[in-house]
Amino acid sequence: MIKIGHKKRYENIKKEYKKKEQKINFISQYDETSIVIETTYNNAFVYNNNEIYEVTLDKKFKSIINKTIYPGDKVVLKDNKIVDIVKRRNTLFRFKSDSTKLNNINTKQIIATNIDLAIIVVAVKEPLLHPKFIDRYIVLLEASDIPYIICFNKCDLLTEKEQSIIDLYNKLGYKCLKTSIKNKDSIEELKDLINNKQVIFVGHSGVGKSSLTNAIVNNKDIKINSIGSKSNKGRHTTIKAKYYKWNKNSSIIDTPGIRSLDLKNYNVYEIKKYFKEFSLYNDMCKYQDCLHYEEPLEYCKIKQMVGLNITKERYDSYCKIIEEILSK
Ligand SMILES: Nc1nc2c(ncn2[C@@H]2O[C@H](COP(=O)(O)OP(=O)(O)OP(=O)(O)O)[C@@H](O)[C@H]2O)c(=O)[nH]1
Ligand SMILES: [Mg+2]
Ligand SMILES: [Zn+2]
Repeated sequence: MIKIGHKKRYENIKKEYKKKEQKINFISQYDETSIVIETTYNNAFVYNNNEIYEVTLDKKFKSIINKTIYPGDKVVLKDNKIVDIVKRRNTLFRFKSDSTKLNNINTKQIIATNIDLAIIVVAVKEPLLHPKFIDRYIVLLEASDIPYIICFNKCDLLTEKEQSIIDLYNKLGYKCLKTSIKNKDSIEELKDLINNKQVIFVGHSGVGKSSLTNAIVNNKDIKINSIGSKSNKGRHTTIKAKYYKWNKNSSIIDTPGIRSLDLKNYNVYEIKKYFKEFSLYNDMCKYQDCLHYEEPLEYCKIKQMVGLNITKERYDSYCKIIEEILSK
C-alpha cells in the first residue's frame, strides 16, 4: 500500500472539492458559526452558511490557541484563519497505544467533538458480529457521557443467531435499530432518530458506516468498499473522520473503522457501572468495592446472578475488560 504524504493528501482533498465545484471561499470577517468538516496537516475545511471554506492552521494559530481542531468543532474565523474555538460540549476520544513512544505509552486520540448522539454501527454478518465490541463501545460512550444507540446493519443477512444477540441488547434496554442498505430497512427511522442532531458513526471497518452516511447524505463522493474476501474484515476505506451536513440542523460525522478499543486507561472500579443489568445487584455483594472478578462466589451477588439475570456472555465480556485493565 502506498502511503500518501500530508502534502499529497491535501492536494487530493483540494481536487475533490474543486471537482464538485463547491465554492472554496475566502472569509474575511469574524464569524462564530463555522464548523470543521475535515482537517489535514496544515489546513482545514469548514462550513459557513452552507458554503465550504478552506482555512489555514498556521504555526501562529497553533501557538496562540495551543489546540488542535477536529471535525465537529465550532470555530471563529478571521482573514481565512481560525482564531478561536468555541467551547466544546464534549469530545469523543479513545486511547491508542503509541509504539513510537517509550514504554508504548497510551495517548489520547480525539475523534470528533460536540456529539449529540453516537451510533455504534455493527454488521450482523460480514464482518462477524462481536457483542464484546459493542460492550466496549458502551463503556467508552458512557464514560464520555455521550448518548448512543446501537445500529445492527446488514440485516438482509440476518439469521436467528444474530437476532438473539439483538434481542439481548433490546431486553437490556439499549435503543437498537435493524438497518439494511440493501433492503433500505429502517433508514427512515434512523433519519428520524438523528434529525436535528450532530451524530457520529463509530464501529469496526466494513460494517457500513459510510454506506449509512451516504444513504442519508446522498453524496456520491463518500468512499465505500467491499469486504476483503480472505480476511472477511473491512478494508479501512474511510481514513479520516469527516463531517457531513444533511439538513439545516443535522449532521453526521463518518469515522474510519477501528480494529480494537483499548480500555486499559479506565478505572477498574468504574466499569461495573456501565453494565446495565449489574445495577440491581452491585450493592448486594459482601464488600462494597467488589470487582465481581476474583472474589469468591459466596461473596459476590453478580457472580451468583450469572446464568440467571446476567448472561454468561455479558459477564465474560465484563471480565475481559477487567483483565485488560489489571494487566497493564
Ligand atoms: N449486504 C449488505 N451489505 C452492506 C450493507 N451496508 C453496507 N454494505 C456493504 O459493506 C461494505 C462496507 O461498507 P462501508 O460503508 O464502506 O463500511 P465502513 O463501515 O464505512 O468501513 P470503513 O470505512 O473501512 O470503516 C460495502 O461493500 C457495502 O456495500 C447492508 O446493509 N447489507
Ligand atoms: Mg467508511
Ligand atoms: Zn461482586
